[in-house]
Amino acid sequence: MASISECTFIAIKPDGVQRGLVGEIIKRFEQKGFKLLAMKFMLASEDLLREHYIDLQDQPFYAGLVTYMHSGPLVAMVWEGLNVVKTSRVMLGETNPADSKPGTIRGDFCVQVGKNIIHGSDSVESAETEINLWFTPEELVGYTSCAHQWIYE
Ligand code: IDP
Ligand code: MG
Repeated sequence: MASISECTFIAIKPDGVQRGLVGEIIKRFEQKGFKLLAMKFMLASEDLLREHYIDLQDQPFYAGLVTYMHSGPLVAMVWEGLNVVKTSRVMLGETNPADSKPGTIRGDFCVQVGKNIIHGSDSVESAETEINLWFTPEELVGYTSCAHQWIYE
């Protein structure tokens, strides 16, 4: 059942950080009306990244993907809201930026699949797994947003 407390894991990848897109990307989630629950700026370990992308371990690009994600700091975040998993994927665009429509993050700011600047969980189940992998429960900060009543019916 759709829940206002649904959460997703979003990461601005090292290329997004290097290209100065952190503020622009966070702005889109804020302006949409989603609520930030957790955020950290970090150089993710290769072990963490291998686990994060474990489902892709048989893909030919897996090793390169881990190297790319480890090539610099990234911004890991948890965002909350109604249908946030599905809506975030729409906001991101397609995996390949060439297939992403203008107006989406990948459609507006990147060109190739191997440098597609942002990650977003693809299902409620994977969001839960990814949030538990990247954050401790104490790092998720619960609070009341003053905008809540102006966003939800
Ligand atoms: P997603 O990020 O849109 O969920 P996935 O298929 O889960 O896409 O792939 C994870 C990440 O692996 C992509 O975001 C991209 O960075 C990378 N990737 C996917 N396909 C390719 C490829 O064909 N070449 C290089 N990197 C790829
Ligand atoms: Mg994926």
